[in-house]
Amino acid sequence: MNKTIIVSNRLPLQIDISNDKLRITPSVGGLATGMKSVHEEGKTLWIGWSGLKEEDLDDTLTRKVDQAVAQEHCAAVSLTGKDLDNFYYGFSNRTLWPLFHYFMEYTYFENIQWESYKRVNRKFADMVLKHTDDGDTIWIHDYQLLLLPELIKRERPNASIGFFLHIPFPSYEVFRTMPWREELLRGMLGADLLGFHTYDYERHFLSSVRRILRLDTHFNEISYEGRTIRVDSFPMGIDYRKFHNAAIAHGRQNEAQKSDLQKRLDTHLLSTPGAKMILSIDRLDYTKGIPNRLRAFEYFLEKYPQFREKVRFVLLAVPSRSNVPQYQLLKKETDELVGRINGRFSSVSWTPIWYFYRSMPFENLIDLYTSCDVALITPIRDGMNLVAKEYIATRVDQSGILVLSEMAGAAKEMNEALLINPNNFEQIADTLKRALEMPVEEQAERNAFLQQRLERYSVDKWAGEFLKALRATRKLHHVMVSR
Ligand code: GDG
Repeated sequence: MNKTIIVSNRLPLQIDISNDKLRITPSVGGLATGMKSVHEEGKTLWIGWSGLKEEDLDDTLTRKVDQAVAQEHCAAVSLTGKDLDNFYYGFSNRTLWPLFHYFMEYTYFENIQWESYKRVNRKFADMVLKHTDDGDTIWIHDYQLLLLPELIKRERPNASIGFFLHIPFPSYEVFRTMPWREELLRGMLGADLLGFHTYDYERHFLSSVRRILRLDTHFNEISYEGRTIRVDSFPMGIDYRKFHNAAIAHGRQNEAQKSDLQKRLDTHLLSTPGAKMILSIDRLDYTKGIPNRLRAFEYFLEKYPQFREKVRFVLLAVPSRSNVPQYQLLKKETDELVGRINGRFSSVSWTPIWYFYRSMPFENLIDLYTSCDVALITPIRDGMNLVAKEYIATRVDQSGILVLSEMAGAAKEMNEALLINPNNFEQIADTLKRALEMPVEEQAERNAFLQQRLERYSVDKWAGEFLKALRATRKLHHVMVSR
């Protein structure tokens, strides 16, 4: 029987070892969260890195890890500390990530890192080949594995290979600066179907294929080495029911069931009647626009002093890639900005910003989503942004306003949100005021549309549509070949 294999850089789990005992917990992150419901059906095998370095495991531990991940329907690719430095922190996160998000000044092009990227993609290919036969369906995820489709296609020409990019694909003018642009495009073209979050990313990719590889494209199809490759947009959704139902259950909690965080949030709201809360949640990443957001909030307090003591900004920044220098600088900048703004505006009874630098359990995420009146999500660039969607899904009484950057892929489907340009502080300040003063009827009207759409295009639907399109692409290929 043909199998379906999911491949991503990280397995969707976190393994902790203490006294030679393993503890496995599900991990945090856009992809892990999104694909979980597909994988939970148990019919797929997920291949990726376990999160543990090769040199930290002896033979016995390696066996234990392999067995433990196998029970979760996963298989682990082994990576060394050097692989991580050069492939993950290096080429993936100091070359591809900044370049694809238009941060050219942060982009390093280093041959050692490129060589490592190729080697690690080969390691992934070997593991995939070990677990697949020619008729299988293989769904590869994200920018760490751009070369993998071609490596597999060469040896499994009849496998159906899908590739989905979770981050933006940049315009040709930006992509062309990449020294290894041709190899990367050819790597991706090993897939039969290439998926992007938005039509713009799809268009950018097709344009690079035409101009760099000089290939003909016909609408969204590319003819390449006797195959027809389809390119399409599949905006990723969320597990709407999970967030919505968690919020309903949250609303029914009695005092004893409430988390400490919720009790603190309640105390704040009770002690300041009419006070409003603004929320943002993201990994601490320069693409997410956290310093801009803080400066815009500071400007808002300057421009509209009537909101001082009346609003609180809850900023949750989840630690991320802290080995990369730019992320360390961003942490410093964020800490300083929060300190400066709190120092400038705080009173005896009020601190404008509550800043959390940590990851929180799911229950606390629901506490925050359901307690905050406004979600302020202002990335400079973002492939999609699932937090924006999750916030809306938890608003069971349809109150709450989403202020969202136009630069997030999510903005393309969330027109009823208040859309802003993350570089325009004047606009952000005015929009915040508008959000905080918006009548509940208007909030409900906007959120009703958003919720309907999110419920309909849930993550299951997204995965289902992608896999359906992948099957259709392969059928199309077989028809063309047998003609
Ligand atoms: C990439 C792209 C694209 C966050 N903090 C905690 C936590 N989270 C969960 C959120 C959400 C996910 O992590 C973050 O997803 P995003 O989409 O916002 O952002 P990235 O991590 O940058 O994801 C992005 C995504 O891939 C999918 O394609 O949308 O554009 O950059 O689900 O809920 N979860 C828990 N605790 C936290 O502290 N439990």
